[in-house]
Amino acid sequence: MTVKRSRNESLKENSRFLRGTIADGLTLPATGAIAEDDTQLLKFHGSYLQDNRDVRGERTKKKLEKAFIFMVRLRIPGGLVKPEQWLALDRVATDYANGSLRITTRATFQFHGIIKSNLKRAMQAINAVGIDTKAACGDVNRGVMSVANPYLSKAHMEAYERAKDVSNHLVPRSGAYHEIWLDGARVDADGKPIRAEEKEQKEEEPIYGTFYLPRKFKIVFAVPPDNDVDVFAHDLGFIAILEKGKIAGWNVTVGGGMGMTHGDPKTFPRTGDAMGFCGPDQVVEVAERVVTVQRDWGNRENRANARLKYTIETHGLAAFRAEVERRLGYELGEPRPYHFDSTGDRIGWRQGRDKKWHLTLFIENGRIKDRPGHTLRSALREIAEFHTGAFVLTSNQNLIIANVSATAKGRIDAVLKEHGIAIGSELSGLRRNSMACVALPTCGLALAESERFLPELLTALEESLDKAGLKDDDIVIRMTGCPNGCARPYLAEIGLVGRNPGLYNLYLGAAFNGERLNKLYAEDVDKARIVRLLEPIFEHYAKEREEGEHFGDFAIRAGYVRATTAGNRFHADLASIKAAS
Ligand code: SRM
Ligand code: SF4
Repeated sequence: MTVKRSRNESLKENSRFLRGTIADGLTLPATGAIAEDDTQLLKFHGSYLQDNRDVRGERTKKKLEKAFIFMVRLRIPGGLVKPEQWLALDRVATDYANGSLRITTRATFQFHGIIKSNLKRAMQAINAVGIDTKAACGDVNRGVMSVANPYLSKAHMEAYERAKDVSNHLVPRSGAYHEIWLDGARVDADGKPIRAEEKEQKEEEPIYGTFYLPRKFKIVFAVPPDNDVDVFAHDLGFIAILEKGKIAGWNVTVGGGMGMTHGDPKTFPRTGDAMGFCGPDQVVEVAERVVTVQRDWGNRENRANARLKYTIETHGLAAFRAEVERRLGYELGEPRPYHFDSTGDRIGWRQGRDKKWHLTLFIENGRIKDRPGHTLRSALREIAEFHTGAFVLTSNQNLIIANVSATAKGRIDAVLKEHGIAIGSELSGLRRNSMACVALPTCGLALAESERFLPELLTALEESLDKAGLKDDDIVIRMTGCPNGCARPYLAEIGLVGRNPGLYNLYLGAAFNGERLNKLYAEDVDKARIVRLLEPIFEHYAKEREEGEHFGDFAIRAGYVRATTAGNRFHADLASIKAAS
């Protein structure tokens, strides 16, 4: 029987370990784009070909080609950036991109708006400060995230270190990145020169093979009680089990993921399952074995069903675990108890055990740029010039200025004030807990606005919250411009997912600590209707909530939606909800 494979599979196989004809395409001046097959391979190098959708219609009318631009995503395990790296990346934003840096929902940076003739120079400038873009996108293990602030305790630092180990272990071995972007030399995975004729037979991908993975793969490390990385949204998660402040080992979760397609119930978001427990030294091998089972068992025919969550649904958790254990040569322990409180970041100054200060700064939808009266990018550049600690990007699109002395603390406050930047602790609880994906104008898949729309929607909702006396209450709201789920909207107490320009599906009822998905409450609602639907629920919540009850839990108890008990039950109430809205 011949096995049907998706087109991407043969592309990867024939790519000569991710080279394709990218290098040639970069030198062709005739168009701002590159060959279609190369656009798929380019993702493995951390870049996407996009076009400015704001001018697409106008250019089509004028029979001009699209305004092609490239997005570049960096590989920054654990999100930690040194001040000198910050300054260099800030320069990349000016010299080659659209003047902004974008913190992503996976705690790294993206640059937007890079034209083809600048792409290689941008890659080189990034690499010059020890950061690469390998495997930031593509069918591989992506950027590995860990706890928001590694400096909070030894356990947090250990989580960060393991995230780095796993990222480095699973990064593709192909020398294509060095060859295409750095100096054109034929080099091995460590950047050492090799002769062209030696290359093909010397090169191999011991973990991925020539087909790489069936689909993207995401790994994360969390330290309870903070689920500030949304561990259950990931293909593979490690939850620290603490004993007397030390990490005794890790619960291993598998099969989380957000993406779905509107109207296709075979696709659904899913929270990860606890598969077992591993010791502190077993993390890297457990990660590798989980990845290789997904490599071999994942669906290579239909990319819409190729993520690990579907592999687990198809084969069952027990069979998946048994295969991981067989490859490990030992059994995993049973998952141990833990408790998560919340998914958000604690905005504001916080002092660590070592008396150093850490500032978590709210960054609206992760976008770092200057605008009149709010010169955020300039402020952070100025801080990077004297800051001796680190910057940490968080998975909630915020920024931690970490390891600050008491004297530098005052200086940082002064710089922020001078540039019109509020820390964010004074914002409404809804805004502090908000995230939006990029969407328009760069995302080719966006069906509606997100990053550019959420701030104004929040302003409208804040009026309703104010009336209900809820302005300071923490309520998690997330928006995406399409159902792919890049801002993890299905894990938000209020989730908004783009359907059409100006129209969103409204989801309610996720758990505040990220352990339960929400459910569809209303379809195709515009801004006015979103406010009209939520206002009475806010009022009801304010009057009838129980002590400490979160908005998402209340939405279920009060009967607005039924609880999602498992990923594949996410769509279960669709018919009744349609009738209601
Ligand atoms: Fe995403 C595709 C942006 C986090 C699920 N995502 C895209 C693309 C590359 C669009 C494309 O394929 O053409 C978007 C580029 C937009 C742009 O102009 O920059 C894009 N995703 C983002 C970012 C930048 C959103 C943000 O506002 O921060 C996040 C970058 C993360 C990173 O640094 O690596 C981002 N994407 C996520 C997450 C959240 C997470 O991982 O925690 C998810 C849901 C979790 C998951 O993977 O299940 C996510 N992105 C997707 C999907 C759906 C995948 C699926 O299994 O169905 C797509 C589409 C696809 O892969 O086909 C997608
Ligand atoms: Fe684009 Fe959709 Fe992801 Fe938003 S959720 S960035 S619109 S792919």
